Amino acid sequence: MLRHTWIVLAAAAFGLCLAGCQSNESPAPTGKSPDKGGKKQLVVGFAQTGAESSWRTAETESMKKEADKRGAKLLISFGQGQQDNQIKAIRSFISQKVDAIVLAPIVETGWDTVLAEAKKAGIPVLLVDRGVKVADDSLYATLIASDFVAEGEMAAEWLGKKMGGKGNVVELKGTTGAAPAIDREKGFHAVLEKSFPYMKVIAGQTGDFKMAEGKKVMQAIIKAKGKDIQAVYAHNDDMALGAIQALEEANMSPGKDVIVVSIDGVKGAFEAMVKGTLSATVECNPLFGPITFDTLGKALAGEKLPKYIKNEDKLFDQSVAAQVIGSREY
Ligand code: GYE
Repeated sequence: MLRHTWIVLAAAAFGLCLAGCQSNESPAPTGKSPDKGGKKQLVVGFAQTGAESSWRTAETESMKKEADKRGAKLLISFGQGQQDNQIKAIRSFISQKVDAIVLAPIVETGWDTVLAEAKKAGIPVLLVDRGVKVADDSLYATLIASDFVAEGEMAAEWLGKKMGGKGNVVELKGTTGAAPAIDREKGFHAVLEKSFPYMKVIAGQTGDFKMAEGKKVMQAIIKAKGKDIQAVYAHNDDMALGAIQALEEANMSPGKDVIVVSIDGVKGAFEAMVKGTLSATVECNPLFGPITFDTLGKALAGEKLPKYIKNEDKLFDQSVAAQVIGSREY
């Protein structure tokens, strides 16, 4: 029987566990005594951004699976896109005296105070997936993440070549203030300026990494720009898939007349590339579970960690989608 060693805390009902409340004192959900065999059960607090995209869900599942595999207790709090909820969750983890905290920060700034509280409590904080801007980088043990600037550069280089260096691009941006949104925009525009001066971003707006939002924003831009659109660059696959729906409903042919490139590499993106509606995606692997728990072990053993552990990325386009889709892990 699968041991449920994770407890889901919904930010809206913060402090109430959805899957049966447990505190450190009572037996772990697995019924296993935390100190069975003298080895204390690892208790990790995970402040997740929310469940805004299929990529995010894959990340959460990876963390749960790894916690279960290692018999660790994972307290998950979903921030529902609000930094305040994540800050509250971190404070709750501190008061519960967890062994370590994992944070996927919704936005880059505003973390100094609460991370200082965790440091004062002697609880290491690991950043996964997104970085933060803090005055003192000793406030976190390390950051495990992709290089979002490089992802934006890869997308731009591929798109520039595909379009012969000219054409109008619509940009669907991620969550305002989030590291991936800031850096994917930076990388993409840097390559256009340097290598493809005849390509122009004629409209750019946030779709908050959400499919429905991506569709809504694309519908509005189609109304305003219509046939002037030759390409779409979406900061994640879910917004690209929403934009593809909007383009099809406007009788425009995504993946053919309108080239669509995005980032994440989720299953839906590969299905769309096989269908021919998505042109390319840059993989940004969300399966952080194994490396996060390995790194937590090192941090708790007092090992010196690099400040940044890079997640390697790779671009996939329609020419390879059919042959690799079967091996995709998320
Ligand atoms: O691209 C998106 C998710 O932080 C890299 O957040 C992550 C981004 C990812 O919602 O799908």
